[in-house]
Amino acid sequence: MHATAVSDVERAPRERLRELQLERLRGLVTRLLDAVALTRERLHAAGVRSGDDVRSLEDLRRLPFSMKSDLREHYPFGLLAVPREELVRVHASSGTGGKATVVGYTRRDLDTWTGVMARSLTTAGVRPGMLVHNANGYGLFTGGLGFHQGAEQLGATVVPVSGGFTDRQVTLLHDLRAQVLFATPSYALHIGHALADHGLGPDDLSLEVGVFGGEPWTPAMGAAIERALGLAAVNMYGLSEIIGPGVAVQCLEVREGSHVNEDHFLAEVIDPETGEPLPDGAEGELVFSTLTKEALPLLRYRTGDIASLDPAPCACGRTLARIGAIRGRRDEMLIVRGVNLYPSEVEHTLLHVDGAAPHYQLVVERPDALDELTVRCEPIEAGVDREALRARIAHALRERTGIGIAVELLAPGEVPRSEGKAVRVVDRRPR
Ligand code: DLL
Repeated sequence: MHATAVSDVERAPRERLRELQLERLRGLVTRLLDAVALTRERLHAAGVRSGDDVRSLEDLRRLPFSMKSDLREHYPFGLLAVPREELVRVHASSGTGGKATVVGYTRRDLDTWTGVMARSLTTAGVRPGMLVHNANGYGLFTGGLGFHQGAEQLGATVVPVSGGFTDRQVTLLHDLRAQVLFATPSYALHIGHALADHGLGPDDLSLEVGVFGGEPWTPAMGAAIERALGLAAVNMYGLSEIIGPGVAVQCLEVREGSHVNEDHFLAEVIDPETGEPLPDGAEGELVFSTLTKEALPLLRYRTGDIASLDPAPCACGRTLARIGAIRGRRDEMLIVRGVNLYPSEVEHTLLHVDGAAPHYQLVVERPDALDELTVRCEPIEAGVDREALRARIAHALRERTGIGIAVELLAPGEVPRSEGKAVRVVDRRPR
């Protein structure tokens, strides 16, 4: 495993980084006061009339949050800090329910994004000259073009395959001898299984590194992908509102937590109920302020993603703080018989049961007052003792979660496969 190149800002002393963040935070507040009416009102209500009123990063906790509903209510362009004509690109994320969240980029924003993506992909182990197969969807999803720009900038050879046509993915990976794969983790796994269906294995490919993100995935899922494709699986995190992919990434060497590009994105973890900041290492809702964005600057944006933040330096040499694996999104947390449950708990459990395939969906219903959960999954191969497997899965789920969860075992291949973000929760509760 090679050591990845680390730039000065990535290994700067934390005090130096904090100074830079404070200076840029003041700039962000000034821009918002000037150009975004909604945030201006909120800042005024908090007693902030100029960027200089932010005296230290401690003052951050006094500043107002922004959230997804703000973007929905000002759909599509109401929160822009520049005239719409200054946008050179628009992206959107579909999200769960409701209208898409539309985001915009100025020319400089695209340069910023390309820069953080090139840096992040370097951190993930992509080197100039490597052949990169990009199976992230091109289009409104930020995964396709975001990875594309960054990989080109760092000097890789990019194959812009996009998502879908899985047989063709296998053929191209094989024939062009890609060394790097970009995809959502669920699609990477699907490609891995398609490879096996072609009678091929990891040794028939040349993959070394996979950079995966766009949805939660557990280490057990990572291990399944690594086995299927013969590569090192690296996590990339991001969201359209903040820029797209490139907010945080694992370093290939250590792969414990994802380094936040803190010179561009100021991270906090808050208690999702009270909004109070939580100490380092505590799990809570991730909040980001964009320190350098022009078109859609956001102050203390509540992501809904649950994770922890660790500012300890990393063995790779980077001082950039790391977020732990995303446990899930707040709106995907289920309460089943009084127990809080994220789909990732089910994934973790299922992937440790012998004979269970790593494909699953959670079906949530509410026949009367309480939520009921059924885990739909499948055996790795036909011909197993189905009842024994079902019982093993149900037992493992009860051990892990403390509640009885219904298990519906489908036939191999019956759980819907993903070509992008997997649909993990089928919510049949009345609205
Ligand atoms: O998914 C950006 C992206 C694309 C990141 C490709 C990485 C790779 P959105 O479509 O706006 O943007 O969805 C953002 O996806 O708030 C998380 O809930 C989830 N998410 C993204 N990356 C990860 C990850 C892109 N590595 C939403 N782990 C976020 C867990 C992730 N969840």
